[in-house]
Amino acid sequence: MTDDREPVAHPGHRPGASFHEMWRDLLPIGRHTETGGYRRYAWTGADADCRAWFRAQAETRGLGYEEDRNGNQWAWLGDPAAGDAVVTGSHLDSVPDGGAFDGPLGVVSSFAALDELRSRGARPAKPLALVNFGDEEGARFGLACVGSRLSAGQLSAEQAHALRDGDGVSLARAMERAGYDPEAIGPDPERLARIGAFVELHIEQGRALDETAHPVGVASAIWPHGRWRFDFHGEANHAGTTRLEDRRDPMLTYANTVLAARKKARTAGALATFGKVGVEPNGVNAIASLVRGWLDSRAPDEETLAAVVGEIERAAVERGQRDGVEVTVTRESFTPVVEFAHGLRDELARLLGGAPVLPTGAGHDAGILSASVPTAMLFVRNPTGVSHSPAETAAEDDCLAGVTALADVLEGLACH
Ligand code: HGY
Ligand code: MN
Ligand code: MN
Repeated sequence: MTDDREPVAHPGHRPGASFHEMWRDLLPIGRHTETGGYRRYAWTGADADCRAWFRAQAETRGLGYEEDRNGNQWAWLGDPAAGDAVVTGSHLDSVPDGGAFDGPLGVVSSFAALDELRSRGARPAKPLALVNFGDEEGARFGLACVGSRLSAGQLSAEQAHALRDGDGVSLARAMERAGYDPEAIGPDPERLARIGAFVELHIEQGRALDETAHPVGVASAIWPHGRWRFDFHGEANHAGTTRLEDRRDPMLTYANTVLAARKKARTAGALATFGKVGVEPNGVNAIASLVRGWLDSRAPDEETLAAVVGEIERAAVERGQRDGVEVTVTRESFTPVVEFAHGLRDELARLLGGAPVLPTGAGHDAGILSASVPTAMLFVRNPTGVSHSPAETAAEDDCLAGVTALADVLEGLACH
């Protein structure tokens, strides 16, 4: 579905008005006018506007709205204390200049699926909840899935309080400025104990479904993945008067490390990306004193991932020895391999009439929660496979097919 031109409705297909209105309300929030990308970072104004949107959708539908100790938003149908709740949802924050669908499609579809369930006259026998997990992308503080990791006890309050953004603002300060109590954050086992199943709908970040006749697929697994910060310490000097042989230029070591990362990943059947870099002092006519490069690496299994990152680190250090540059590496985020609960996975595939089952290299809150509760994911077809980009898109029919699939799943899990 295009993000701001009139969507082209499939002939004879009346788009779900509520899906459309929700999508339109959400679309302008945090969208950068020049790039068309989204900058919805944790605990910023755009994040607050997204949260206000979520709360309004919940309250308009008469759902029990609450925020948990970590700022995640919940909208309940039924009594949470009854337990064995069927929960669905995703996130509303974005990567820098991300697309409109990564996260929001899951949240909008959750409300639309609940509307569809109600229009069917379905009567849930279990509590239902819709959730918006905070800070899934980690775009501001560098760690993915902060909201769900805190609740699942995979990130301690102390570790969270140590997080700083690029301006040195702490997570705690940012939460306070947004009106939240950073002293309250921490594990939430009681809340997670109330969940019988969590299902996250998400745009596919890849093109596997595009090669099938299926608009919706079911996730089997998430590749292990992580983020490592490489610091290349060189020596500042004059670009115009320092002989080449006298330089300790960290940019040289960084550049060779980027090339080595691609080579090591390709050889191992893994992925390695340096997508973020910082240079000090960052002057055109000055040799850098420090280059900071962030590596995102992912692989089909943890052993391969560890081997690839180790080889990239060794290549960086060896090149640094040639360049007179010291290299230090810090792991900033890591998510182990996720194998979604086989019973739930197979139940969803059955409920969806034999939908394709596929792995992904993208991390999700469902992956974090899978250590605590039975979780599953639905993927909506992405015709280009592009994500983490303003060009991310999905066909309107496929988005609405995702809503129907999610309603079928919620009905199958909560109403029988
Ligand atoms: O980086 C990821 O895989 C996810 O989009 N947070
Ligand atoms: Mn993402
Ligand atoms: Mn996402």
